[in-house]
Amino acid sequence: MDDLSRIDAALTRLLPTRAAPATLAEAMRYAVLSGGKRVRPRLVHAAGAIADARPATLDHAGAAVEFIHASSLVHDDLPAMDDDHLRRGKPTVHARFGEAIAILTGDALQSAAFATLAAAPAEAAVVRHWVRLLADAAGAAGMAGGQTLDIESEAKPSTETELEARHRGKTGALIRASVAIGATAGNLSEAEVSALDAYGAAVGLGFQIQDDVLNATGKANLGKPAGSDQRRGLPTYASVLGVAGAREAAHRQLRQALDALTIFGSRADALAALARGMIERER
Ligand code: GRG
Repeated sequence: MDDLSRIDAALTRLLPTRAAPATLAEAMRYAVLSGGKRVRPRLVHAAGAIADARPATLDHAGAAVEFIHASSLVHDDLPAMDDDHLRRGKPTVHARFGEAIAILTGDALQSAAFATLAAAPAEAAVVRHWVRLLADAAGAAGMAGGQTLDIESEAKPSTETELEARHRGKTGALIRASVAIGATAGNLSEAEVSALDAYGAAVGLGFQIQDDVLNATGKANLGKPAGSDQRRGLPTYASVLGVAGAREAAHRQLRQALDALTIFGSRADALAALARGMIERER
């Protein structure tokens, strides 16, 4: 089984819908299983492979980060946030199931993430470390904080430093945590874990910068409306540095990510390919 089929099988198996009311279960499945590039669980698996971690352990860890990601997309699309009606080429969860069910779907997926970590076949101390990493990445200092800065920055001028802080919180933190979770799933030295952390931080920021570029350049295959940042008056790397400057900034992060992998030699080929795919992507 390739990584992607393995990840999708784990998401299907581990999504806790059995005891949920039928509508909520259907909305949770819709939010998680309707496509998506799965970059975060792929990072968990690729970092975990370097650490020689058990694939079954990585299935749980990868599913947990993807549940948080799916939860954030559902909430991000809500009328109170971006008010988007299209995601992955399909109606958003609130467009299809209504706003109340969408809020509850996001809530249930967040809980599912931590329940999945708690059930991971790993040592208690490792699971405890992951809970902390994931909670920090999703919470006030990570995604929820970054999204707050995002909302507050609408229609205001922004410096590159402010943009970087927003992007590292809103998007970078969960990507960085995905790598850190994989890195600590097996046996790596402190220096190796720290090199992977530098990789995760760079690739996380680079990924959101490229997202800004794609939103600004309006490629038709995004599966969501392009140009929405400009309509909201949201300062982005593309609006502050120009598209060419933003592409350059994304490539700087790619180079930093690749540099951080040099100590692993060819063992890090999969992570290097993922970094290129994430930062050079066109959708
Ligand atoms: C639910 C923990 C939690 C927080 C809520 C709404 C919110 C606070 C944060 C929004 C964070 C967000 C959606 C950031 C954008 C990140 C981003 C670039 C998403 C697109 O990721 P892809 O391209 O999507 O990996 P696919 O569809 O491929 O999975």
